[in-house]
Amino acid sequence: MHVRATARAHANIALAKYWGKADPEQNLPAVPSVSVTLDALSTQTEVQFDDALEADELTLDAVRVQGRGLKRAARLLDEVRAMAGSKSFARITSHNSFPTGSGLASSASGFAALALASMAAAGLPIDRAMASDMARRASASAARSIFGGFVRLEAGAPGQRTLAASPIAPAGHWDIRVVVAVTSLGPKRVGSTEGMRHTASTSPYYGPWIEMSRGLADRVQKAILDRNLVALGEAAEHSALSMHACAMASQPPLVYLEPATLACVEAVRRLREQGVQAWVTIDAGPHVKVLTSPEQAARVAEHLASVPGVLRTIESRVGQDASVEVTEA
Ligand code: 2P0
Repeated sequence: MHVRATARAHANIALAKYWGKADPEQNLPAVPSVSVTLDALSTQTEVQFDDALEADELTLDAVRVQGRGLKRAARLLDEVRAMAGSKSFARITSHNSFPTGSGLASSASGFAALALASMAAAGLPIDRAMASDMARRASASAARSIFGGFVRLEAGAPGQRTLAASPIAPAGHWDIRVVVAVTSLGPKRVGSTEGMRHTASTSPYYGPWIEMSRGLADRVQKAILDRNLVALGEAAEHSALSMHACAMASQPPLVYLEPATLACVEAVRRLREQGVQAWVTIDAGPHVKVLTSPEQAARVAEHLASVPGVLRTIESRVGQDASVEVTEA
């Protein structure tokens, strides 16, 4: 009988953004990225291999997943099977603590949890670098969710075989807060993989974006190591808005920002004018994540909740490493 493994991984928010691939086939990023792991947003995933199954089965938030979602998970399991020398299919049950596919980084925590749980269920030793590399092949941002605290994923080179994220500093290094303003519950309009492909092939700003990305990642990393919230906030905002400017200059344009997104950007700017330390970052979706201090997080959350179009706010601390437990089935 096969064992059952249950993994929990947290979402992460890139403070220096990943946008663009050096090698789409190997899913290697074209730019370095730096993230903070979020305690409040997580995915729990249970994996059990079963010789009686004729295909992998995936249930996400109590709904059976078929098609592309299942295929992406099965591809990760194929790699785990190849590594473990196994042919059994698996039953995967997963739960997100936040809306799936809405730009709240569900693929990051989802594939990180799936990589850890499937490796453990297949009896492979739990090596975090290996799990991060495995997760990266499914979704590059997932490589970062294997680790807690502050994490960096380097750019890859075409044809490179492995690439794992590595921790910059653990969660205890610096108590900062991220307030998420949820502006929509539906799935995002253009997925990240497709959005990056479109940007790379049509945006005149893709080249300059690639050129500036290393400097941005280094600036973000230094601000984290120095525990300098002003420097971090300014660099993170610059990275996010540069990424969106690059995407928006694509043809046809790729616009993830919605009226509520921009209303939040303006609200945060006004808060700063009143002396509040708060900066925005925005991923490939309409939600806004605001970087702030523990002392100011409640005020930021209250202010964002009053912005038209904001459905709810989630306040998060810095999250810990992903974890996995194995039980006899
Ligand atoms: C990031 N994003 O660094 C950036 C910022 C979205 C905007 O990583 O194609 O789902 O699966 O490797 O990891 C989202 O992209 O993309 C992402 P794939 P992924 O967090």
